Amino acid sequence: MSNHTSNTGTKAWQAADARHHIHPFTDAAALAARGARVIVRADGVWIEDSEGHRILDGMAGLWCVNVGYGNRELAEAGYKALCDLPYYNAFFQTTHPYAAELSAKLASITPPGLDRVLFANSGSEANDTIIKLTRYYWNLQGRPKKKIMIGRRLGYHGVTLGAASLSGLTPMHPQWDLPLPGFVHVDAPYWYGEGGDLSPHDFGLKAARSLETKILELGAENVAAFIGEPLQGAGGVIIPPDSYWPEIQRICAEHDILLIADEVICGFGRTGKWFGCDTFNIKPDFMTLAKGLSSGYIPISAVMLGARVGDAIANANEELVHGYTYSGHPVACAVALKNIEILERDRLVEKAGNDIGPYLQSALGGLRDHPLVGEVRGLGMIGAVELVADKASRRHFAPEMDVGMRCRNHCFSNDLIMRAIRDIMVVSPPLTITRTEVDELVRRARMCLDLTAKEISIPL
Ligand code: PXG
Repeated sequence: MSNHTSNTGTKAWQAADARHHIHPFTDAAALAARGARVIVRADGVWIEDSEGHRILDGMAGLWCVNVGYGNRELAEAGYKALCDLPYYNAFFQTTHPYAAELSAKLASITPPGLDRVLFANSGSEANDTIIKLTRYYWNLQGRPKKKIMIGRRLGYHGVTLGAASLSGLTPMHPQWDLPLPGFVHVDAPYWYGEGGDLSPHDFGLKAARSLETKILELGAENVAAFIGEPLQGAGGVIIPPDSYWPEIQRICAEHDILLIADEVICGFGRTGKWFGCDTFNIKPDFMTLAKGLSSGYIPISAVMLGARVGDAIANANEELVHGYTYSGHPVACAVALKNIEILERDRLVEKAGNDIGPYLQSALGGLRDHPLVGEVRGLGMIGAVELVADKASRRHFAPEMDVGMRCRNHCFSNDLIMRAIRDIMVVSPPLTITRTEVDELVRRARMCLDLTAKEISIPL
């Protein structure tokens, strides 16, 4: 990496990459033909490529760089831990200050009752761990038949065999013969796309009751747990109507089903409170944490356990036969601790709730008058702009028109990162973004919407 901005470097990196690097969620041949964009550095909300373009990263990487790029305090916390204790584990009756302190910190900032934590390295691993802990819990209760896991359509929980089975985004399954047996899916509370003539309130109840219908069909004695993201991120920023979570909570309690809140995107301020469970008043048995736990600076994830499952496992009087080489890695824990300290000290979560978050929402709201825009929705520091062919009937464009992808390509060419999920344009910027940068993000977004409209011959 001697010269980050030379064209020779770019071509050589692209060639090496095309020859040897298999990319996630990417058509390899199509990428090799075009050549990957080479990102060489980042600062604040800006990433920079090897040709010197400064790009406004409206997605905080993959919804994860909550404190923004280039934070020296996080780098120094990692460096200090690398010098003092680059590795040790917690397998053999040992611990270290970083894991002990992070465990206590997480217990104190997560909702009451979530007092125990188990570490892993990614959201997928954490959700896989939860599947195992759920099985173990019901075995400990002497109810080994209670094993079916229920997720939702358009849910995203990761890519390991178990986490992909929990996920309800159908393209994630056929290549791998998934979902595994014992994983089923119910409706998503996607009012704008699927609510028809129902009010959001009634549709929220209907979507929640699809869980109850499924439980009754399978027999509650066979159902172990329900998993949901407080708001669905990768499925298209689906914000549930207010009626949804209370009804889910009732159904889980009534049928004795464990409730898992996957906070991988929602956690650490994204929705304007510390956790999506705080925003929607969810009382889960498990919580999945990743991404914003370290602002993406280093891989680390965590499973929070509520009292019911935590006590059962802590009092099982036998070895828990589970754990990763890097569970609670000292360097990752050190970075996560510093990251939480920064979120608290700089009041980034409060600002996401009552300052820059509302500013972002109102700036995005200005796009509602655009001819392509059917709905603008969001919460805290997450927002979505859903593109439609007809505003009144909420009719989408034909999928083969690839309108979202066209818009995403215009963003890419105009130095803005916005994610396209079907025809939903998504932003989830660092919590540290300034008002001026929000204005610039929305200005570029409107320009790219204009270019998209022009390309598909919609008059402006
Ligand atoms: N749960 C949720 C809610 C997620 O959003 C995971 C689990 C899995 O985490 P790991 O660390 O194993 O990736 C995620 C990850 C996208 C995108 O393009 C979203 C995710 C990951 C990659 C891409 O929207 N979410």
